[in-house]
Amino acid sequence: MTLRYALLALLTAQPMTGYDLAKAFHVSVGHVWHAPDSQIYPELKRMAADGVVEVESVTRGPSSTKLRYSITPAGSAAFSDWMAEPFEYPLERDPAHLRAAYFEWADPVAARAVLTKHIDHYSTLRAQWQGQLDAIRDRSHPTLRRRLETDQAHPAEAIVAFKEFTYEGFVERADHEIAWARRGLELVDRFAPAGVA
Ligand code: VNL
Repeated sequence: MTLRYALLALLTAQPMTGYDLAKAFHVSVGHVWHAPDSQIYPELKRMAADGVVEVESVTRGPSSTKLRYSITPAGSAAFSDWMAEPFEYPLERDPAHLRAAYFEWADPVAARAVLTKHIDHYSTLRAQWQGQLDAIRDRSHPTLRRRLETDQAHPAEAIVAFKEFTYEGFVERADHEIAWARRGLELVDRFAPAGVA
């Protein structure tokens, strides 16, 4: 159900076709709430059935029509109400931390590989998150730019500040995970028997 609100969030910026919405999703709010296209399209259908979005047919080129989705007043109200809904965190499931807890059982080479993978994973995410942060800060992100043009109800400063805040938290999280894995590499070396690669 959270996916519905991530999609509504995008539609508060502008109406979009299903295809454009899915594309915009993956380069914006999808960094915060991942979902595959296979969930996005069916959810859009349900949203239309529930009246939180309105669908109209738009012509695209000489012979093709597409469905364009816009948020309805009921959709805006639902989005706003959702902010006050209680939510649960998913229970922890971390493949690197689980292994790290038992590295005394691991070949040091395998332990280092786990930590290196962790560093690579969070380095990739960090780059993506920093990319969003930069595009939000300089207001060049296309969704945000459109949002700043269309949203008359909220201060531009707040629109930008809350999105910066979101990705700052992610970048800090990535830095923590990378620093943790580097400490782990030292720890593995400390306990590796002399002469082990
Ligand atoms: C927006 C733009 C949201 C870029 C994002 O993530 C983002 C937006 C929450 O304007 O909705 O990365």
